Amino acid sequence: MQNQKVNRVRSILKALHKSRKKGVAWLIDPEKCPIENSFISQYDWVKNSDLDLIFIGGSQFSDSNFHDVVKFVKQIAGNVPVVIFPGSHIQVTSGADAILFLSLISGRNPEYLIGQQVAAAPKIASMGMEVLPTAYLLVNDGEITSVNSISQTLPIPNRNPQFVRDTALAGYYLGMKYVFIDAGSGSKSPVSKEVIKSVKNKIPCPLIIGGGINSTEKMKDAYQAGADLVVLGNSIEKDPGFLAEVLEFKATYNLCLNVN
Ligand code: 1GP
Repeated sequence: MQNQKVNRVRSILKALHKSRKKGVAWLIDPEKCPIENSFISQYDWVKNSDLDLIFIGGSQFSDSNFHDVVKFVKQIAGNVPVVIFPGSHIQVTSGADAILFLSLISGRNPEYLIGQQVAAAPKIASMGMEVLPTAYLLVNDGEITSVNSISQTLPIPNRNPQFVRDTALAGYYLGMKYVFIDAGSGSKSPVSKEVIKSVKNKIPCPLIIGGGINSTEKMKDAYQAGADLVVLGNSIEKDPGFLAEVLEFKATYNLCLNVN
């Protein structure tokens, strides 16, 4: 096994969690990114921005252009770490800085609890990238998003924050270092403030929230409830100028934290 790369992403998440400052991850879905004529090219300003992380992933099985997209994004990312957010073990590829090693603990499908992970582990070991052990939970108002269909699992309802909290706590006791609660790509019902609060109050590890966050108001809700990092994908695809707006909002929010 190669030595793991410096734990840069771990440090970023730890610093956000400790300082109570807020972060942003931009999620790029390679399925929607043909390299030639890619909309990503217009983002080479992110290398000089305070974007915290870039996630690359999708819930599709295909790896058709995954490696190329990772390579391409690395070129524009500068020092912003590029993290694989895998939809399947096929998306484990060299060139990224880190990988979210997810177990879908809100579901009961063994394939996504441990099966894909067993297939991914030897590939990751040979690549030596930073590994982020992450409890991954799908939570929304009952919508079926692509990740639900592919994983054949149902989301936990937002109306059941205690069950979300207990599930996340079980992940924490199993040794997972991060909790990622996702409403699913393009979800109309983001993870509720009650859910975020109940997990935040109980589990002492960085909390990542994503799915359906398409306005700075929704970002603010997630931040105020306790998210350390929010993940945005669709809203940036739809409006390329939104990423700059999001980063400006984050900077102002963090500045106000310092003042108060
Ligand atoms: C999906 O959390 C991510 O897994 C991001 O969701 O594309 O809705 O921002 P959106």
